Amino acid sequence: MANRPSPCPPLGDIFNQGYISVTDGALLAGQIAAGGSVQQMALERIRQTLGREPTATDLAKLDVNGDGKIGSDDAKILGEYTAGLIDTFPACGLPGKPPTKGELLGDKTNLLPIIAIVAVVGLALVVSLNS
Ligand SMILES: [Ca+2]
Repeated sequence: MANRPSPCPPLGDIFNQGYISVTDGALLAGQIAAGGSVQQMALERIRQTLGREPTATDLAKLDVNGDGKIGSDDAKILGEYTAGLIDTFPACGLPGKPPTKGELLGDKTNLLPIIAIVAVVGLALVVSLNS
């Protein structure tokens, strides 16, 4: 599989190399879409290659269909692009708002503070009813 320059840089070019390879595009997007420990493995590789923590701007380069998430559809598009089956990304030329890192990763951690508050309030209610 060939390396191929982005149809609209920097989209797809997560490592800022001036091109996209299957392992840098489709593989990483697929691993991030998979979630869990596989996603952590992909994030660790990005961290090591960039030499720093990846930002939302870095990760947004893998959202090639522009829906604000890194999904298996992005992996498919990146794979087809590097294989020469398609010549552009759906997100090329889309204005779009910059998504957050949590949105891109399909992260649910933003629910934790809410769950914690509900648990504390519930506990306080039980305590006050019993006293
Ligand atoms: Ca996407």
